[in-house]
Amino acid sequence: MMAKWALITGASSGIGWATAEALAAQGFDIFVTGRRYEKLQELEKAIKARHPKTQVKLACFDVSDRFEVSEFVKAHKTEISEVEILVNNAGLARGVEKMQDASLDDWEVMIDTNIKGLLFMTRAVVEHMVKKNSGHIINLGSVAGRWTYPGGGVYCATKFAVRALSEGLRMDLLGTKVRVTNIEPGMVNTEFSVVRLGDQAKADKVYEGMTPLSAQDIAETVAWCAARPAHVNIQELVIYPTDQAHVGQVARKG
Ligand code: NDP
Ligand code: 8X3
Repeated sequence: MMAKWALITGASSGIGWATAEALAAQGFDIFVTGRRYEKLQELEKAIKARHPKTQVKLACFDVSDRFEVSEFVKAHKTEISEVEILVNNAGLARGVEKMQDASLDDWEVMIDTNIKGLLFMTRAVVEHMVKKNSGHIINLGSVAGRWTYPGGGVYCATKFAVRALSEGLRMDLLGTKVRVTNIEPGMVNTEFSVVRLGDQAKADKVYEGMTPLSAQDIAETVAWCAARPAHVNIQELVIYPTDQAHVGQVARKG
């Protein structure tokens, strides 16, 4: 019997990790990627402990590197052709400086990872989904893909791009049974703010006095979208914590 793979990028942490666990619970075989192999091994152990029969595969590569993505695809031709769900989750923000002060390196990393990485992965998988006339591509956009905020211009631009690419792909796939979903969370407490700000104390301040979303909250949403009947396509979904009403509008205690 053909395996039913869920391929999740950026699963070594946060939303990707939780999504791998949620989709394993839903009966998918799990292919997880990231750049930190030891974290992926920990995730594999956690999934295997709960779901011993689930196949778990790991691959360590940089989604923003076209050559590394193409080597990954060549090495795993069978699994790539059998992917039922691709979760384009690998992504990041770097810095909160105003555009006049920001680092070109930070811009390049965000654009290469959040836009080009997502495109490289999508292109590799989607042609097989079209051939078998089934599949689901779930992108991690953001509320930052709908509204901008000071110091977030380039990160927001990458997530606006994710929104445009999700819509464009959906249009191109119309007439096939391949679904596309763009999940757009507000504040989720993961490694995201540590990566963005470069230190745990600064990251903790982001969530001070409010209750952010957890990675599990988003993973459950991804799993719910995936579990809708084949004729239902959840196209876009904005999820804020109750304590956040808009990108810059947060209710804090104390
Ligand atoms: P984390 O920092 O916890 O996880 C990010 C994941 O992406 C890690 O597993 C990291 O793995 C992987 N990753 C980053 N760059 C690359 C790369 N070049 N190649 C391969 N993997 C990479 O953050 P989140 O879980 O919060 O973020 C997941 C997604 O959700 C991102 O796209 C983010 O923009 C989006 N999002 C997050 C929100 C939040 O508030 N946290 C809100 C809205 C959207 P490794 O370091 O091992 O490579
Ligand atoms: C992450 C959410 O509001 O920090 O995409 O940009 S935000």
